[in-house]
Amino acid sequence: MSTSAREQYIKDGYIVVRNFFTKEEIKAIFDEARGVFAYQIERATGTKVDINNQDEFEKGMYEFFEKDFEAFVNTGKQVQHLVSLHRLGTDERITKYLQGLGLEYPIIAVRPAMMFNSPNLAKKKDYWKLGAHQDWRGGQGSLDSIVMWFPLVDCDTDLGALQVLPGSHKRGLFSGTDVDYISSIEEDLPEDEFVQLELEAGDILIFSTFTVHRSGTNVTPHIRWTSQFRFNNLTEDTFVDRGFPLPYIYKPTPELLFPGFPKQEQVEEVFK
Ligand SMILES: O=C(O)CCC(=O)C(=O)O
Repeated sequence: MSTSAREQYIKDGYIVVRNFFTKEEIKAIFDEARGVFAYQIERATGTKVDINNQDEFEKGMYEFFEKDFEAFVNTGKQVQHLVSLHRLGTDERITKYLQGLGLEYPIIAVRPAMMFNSPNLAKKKDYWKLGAHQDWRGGQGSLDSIVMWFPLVDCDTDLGALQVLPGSHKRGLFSGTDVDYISSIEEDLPEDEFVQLELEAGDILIFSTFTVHRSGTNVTPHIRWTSQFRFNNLTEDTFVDRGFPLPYIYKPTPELLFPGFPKQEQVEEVFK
């Protein structure tokens, strides 16, 4: 990493790295994620969709969302568990870059996320367009923790790429609402200082978890696909002193289980 990249990160609280990944690496994950949705679209709507036909696939996504919301949410969770996505998140290029930014001992803060933002796929606005917030409020990892945000498709202003407030990371925590899905900033922010970013598939945005950011507005009829990786630095003093807190809980949710499933014959069928 160049000294200027590090300096820019320190000054602005974010940096965009062009072509960090190859377009092919990103496309492979994007194809796989749509393929996973395509299975369930076919089951829920009865229509087999071609993932490479954008209109057909997106129509299938919107119908699936309407027809079987629970399965849609489950499928959204499954794509966050793609081995290929996790493999990318543990890539040495990432670890090295983070070390270059000063995270001496990078450690995964939370499992990778994948988002598919569209007003047609959201029951409330926050689920497709997040207001200004700081990720640190909900994560409370190391003080130098970072977010790596990257689109799976070319993401311009019209598709609602992220907007950041340069230098806001140095202000520490702004006052915000209690953490729910996120904690929204309650202070007035300088509207004209937000920077609208534009990234292509393969580019990444790295920002401090203190950097104020928000979603742009997706004014297209298309879905905005992105992923995020989050990292802490295990050697940051206050993280050590606070006993390595990890507030993300990961446990079975009884309401999401199928009571009485499976029957013994179904298990026997698997192991016959
Ligand atoms: O992608 C977005 O629009 C919001 C993402 C975000 O705010 C985050 O990852 O913290």
